[in-house]
Amino acid sequence: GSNPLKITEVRVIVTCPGRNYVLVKIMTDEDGLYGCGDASLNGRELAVAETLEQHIAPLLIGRDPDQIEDIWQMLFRGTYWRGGPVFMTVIAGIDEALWDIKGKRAGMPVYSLLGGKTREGAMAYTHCGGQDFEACADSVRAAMEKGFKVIRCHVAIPGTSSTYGAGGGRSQQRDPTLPYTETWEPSPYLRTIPKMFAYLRENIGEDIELFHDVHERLNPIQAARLLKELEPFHIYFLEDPLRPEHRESFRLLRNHSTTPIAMGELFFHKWDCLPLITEQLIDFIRCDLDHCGGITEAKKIAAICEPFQIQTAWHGPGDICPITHAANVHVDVSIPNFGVQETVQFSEQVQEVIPGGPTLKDGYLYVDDTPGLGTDINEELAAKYPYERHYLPMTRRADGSVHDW
Ligand code: KDG
Ligand code: MG
Repeated sequence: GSNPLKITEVRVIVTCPGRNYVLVKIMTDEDGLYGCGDASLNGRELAVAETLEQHIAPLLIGRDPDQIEDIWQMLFRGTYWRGGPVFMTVIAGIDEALWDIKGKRAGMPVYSLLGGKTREGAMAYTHCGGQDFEACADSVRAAMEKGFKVIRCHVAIPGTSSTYGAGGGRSQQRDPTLPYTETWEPSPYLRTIPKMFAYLRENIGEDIELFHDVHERLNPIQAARLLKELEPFHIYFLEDPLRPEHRESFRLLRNHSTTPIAMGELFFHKWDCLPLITEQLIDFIRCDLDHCGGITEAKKIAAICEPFQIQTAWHGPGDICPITHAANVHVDVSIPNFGVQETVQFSEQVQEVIPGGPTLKDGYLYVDDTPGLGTDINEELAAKYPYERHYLPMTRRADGSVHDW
C-alpha cells in the first residue's frame, strides 16, 4: 500500500574522525525518509567520492529507491564500465542506503527483509598480536576474557623492520601522510608462524579458535607448506594465503593440506569468487560488503556458497564504518551459512559521527529491531573532521623490491 517514492538527493560526506570514511545519504521525497550507506575505501576515498558525486548521483535522482535490484543492475551492467574496488564501493554505498530506506519504510530491521533470523547473534573475531610469542599469548588471553571465541593471531617476524598486524610500525615513520614500508622475507615468516601457534596451543590450550592472516604474501608452494605445517594446531582458517589474481593456484593448496582456507577481501563481486566456491577450494568467503556491491551482492555470494558448504567470514576492519559493520551483521543473522564475523572497537569519536551499529556481548554481535540498518550520520559533526590523506603500508623484500603488502 506504499506510494511510489523518489530519490531527491545523494549526499556524499567525507569525514575523518580518526580515520577516513566516505558516507552516502540518500534523501527521498517522503518527509524525513532517508538512507545511510558506507562507501569508504582505505587510501582511495576521494576517488570513490568523486565517482559518486560526478558520475553516479545524477543517474539516481528521480528513481524509485524501492527498486534495489534494478538500480544495482543499472549501475553494474548498464553503465558499461564495471567492477574494481572504487566502483564496487560506490555501488555498495548506494545499496546499503537503499536497504536502509526500505527497512525504515517497512518499519522493519533489514535482517527481517532478508528472510528473518537464522540465529540470535553473529560469532565475532578480534585481532591479537605482539612483539613476541608471550606478548601475543597475553593479548589472546585478554581477548578470551572479553568473551571472544575466535581470535586472529600475529607476531613480529624476527629480522623485519615491523610486522603488519603485530603492532608498532607506523609510529616509527616521520611523515604519517605517506606510506610506511615494512621489509619482509618469506623464510623467517614461514619459520615463525608455526612456532607461534605451537606456543599458543601449549600455553593456552585447544579450547579457543585461533587463526592467522597471510595478507597474500606467499607464493603457492610456500602457502602449501605453511598450511601443512599448521595442521597439528587445528587453526580455524588461514586467511588470504595467496594473491587474488590467479585463483587456479588454490588447487595446489587444496591438494596438500586439510587446514581450512579463507579468502575474498580483495574480491569485488560474485564472479571474482569463482571457481574458489564451486570447486570447494576454500572454506570461508571473506568479501567486504563495502567493496563488493553491498548487501544485495553479499546475499547472492552467500547463496552460491551454501550448496558447497562454504561459510561466510565478511571482512570487518576499522577502515569501513559502523554502517557496513551493521550491514554485515544483518546478513550474518539471516543466512544459513554464516561462519564468523570480523569486528573492531570503534572510537567514541567515530560512534558520535556514525551512531548506532552492532553491539558486542560475550563474543557475539547483535543488531536490534530498529527499522533499517540501525545506523545514522551526524552531518554537522562529520563536517568538523576534514579528510586527511592516508595510505596503506607497503612491503618490500630485503633487496628493496616491491612485494605484496
Ligand atoms: O584496508 C585494508 C585492510 O582492511 C586490511 O588490511 C585488513 O586484512 C585485513 C583484515 O583482515 O582485516
Ligand atoms: Mg585480511
